[in-house]
Amino acid sequence: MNTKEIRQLFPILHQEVNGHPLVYLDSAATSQKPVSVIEAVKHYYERDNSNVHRGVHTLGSRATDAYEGAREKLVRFLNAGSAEEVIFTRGTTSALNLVATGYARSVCREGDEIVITPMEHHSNLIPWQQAAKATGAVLKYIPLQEDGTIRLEDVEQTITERTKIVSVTYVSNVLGVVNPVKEIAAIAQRKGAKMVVDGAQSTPHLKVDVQDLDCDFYTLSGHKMCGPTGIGALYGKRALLEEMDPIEYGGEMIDHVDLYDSTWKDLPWKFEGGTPIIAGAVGLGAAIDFLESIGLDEIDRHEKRITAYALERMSDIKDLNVYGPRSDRAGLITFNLGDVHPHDVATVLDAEGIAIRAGHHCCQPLMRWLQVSATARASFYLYNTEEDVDRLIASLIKTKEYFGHAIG
Ligand code: 7TS
Repeated sequence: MNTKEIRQLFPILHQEVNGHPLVYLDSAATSQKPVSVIEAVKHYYERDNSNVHRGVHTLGSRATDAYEGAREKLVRFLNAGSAEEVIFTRGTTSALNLVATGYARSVCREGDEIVITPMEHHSNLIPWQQAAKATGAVLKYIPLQEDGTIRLEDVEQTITERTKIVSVTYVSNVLGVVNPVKEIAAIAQRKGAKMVVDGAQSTPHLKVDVQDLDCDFYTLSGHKMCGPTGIGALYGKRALLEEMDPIEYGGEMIDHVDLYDSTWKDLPWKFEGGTPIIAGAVGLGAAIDFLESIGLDEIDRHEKRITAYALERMSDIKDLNVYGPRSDRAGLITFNLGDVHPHDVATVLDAEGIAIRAGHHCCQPLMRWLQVSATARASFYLYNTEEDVDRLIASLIKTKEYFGHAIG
């Protein structure tokens, strides 16, 4: 399928915003949804809606099949060992919190270490910060190189025999860095630590195989990979999940309840207290079918092409500073245009129908490391074209002229 055909499958892209055809360059925040995902959710509510794992009636079993069927798709998509290893969550944030609360707090003792990097999204930073505070563990950071990448020598140095957990993003949502998580996982495990991978920005774009990465935990958000909001997942190695206590108690997750004690269901339901996000899971299953029908390798190739083209065009704009490495990067470009505030850049672009993100991107420590308060960011997905990039560049040139006085 070519990009023009792919675009036809995304109804939202075919509209005017502020009198201009929409150019959507904010997929790192959330991706748009193809018609097959929208239809799957609609179909579920129109035909199958019911609660899962409860009633014996037909709709109940259809809903349960749809929900568990979506889990099976995710198991295959990630190459997890079994359905027990894939827990539905609200997204990456709640998956990381589940590990930081359900696992880290029970294994970390005073003086143990949790290792992360300064490029982490707040969702992969604050849960560890709080787990460290609660347990007396020390939070340590793998240092960044000037271009924002990390070196395996530094990983080797930072992780010690006292390290219990290492948690690193696969792809940075600001720098576009693709971290060597497989190699980091090997180092972590050699030293006796568990490896957590924040897969929010990798899963939509790269072929992921959790067994090949050999990470202990992996997280993802459905809404960044063409699925609905409110659904995501935690992959965990079975033995570790067995060890962990649930963090949410209530319906759906119990086996036997007495007045003064209770027992839990088996994996994965032990971690899925309450009525789950059934329609979201169904939508995520449809998103996986969609991504597989295009092919993750093809998506990756397409994004690399668009990003290389955008970087080349941006290099012609004087005073436009791009952050992160020049090569080997993911499909997003974070930048500043001289001293123009990124919110002003995004506002001018929005007036031309171009959606980019501006702000700290939930990475305040990284902003301080970059010595900026905020940046602008254009992020690409399978539906973006070179024409989108041309529109972006033309508007950036206009913005530069408009704010000429602010540029050195
Ligand atoms: N980790 C990374 C690397 C992210 O980019 C994000 C969201 C999250 C975790 C949290 O994901 P959630 O689905 O639980 O919210 N990143 C962004 C972004 O860059 N702009 O908006 C959200």
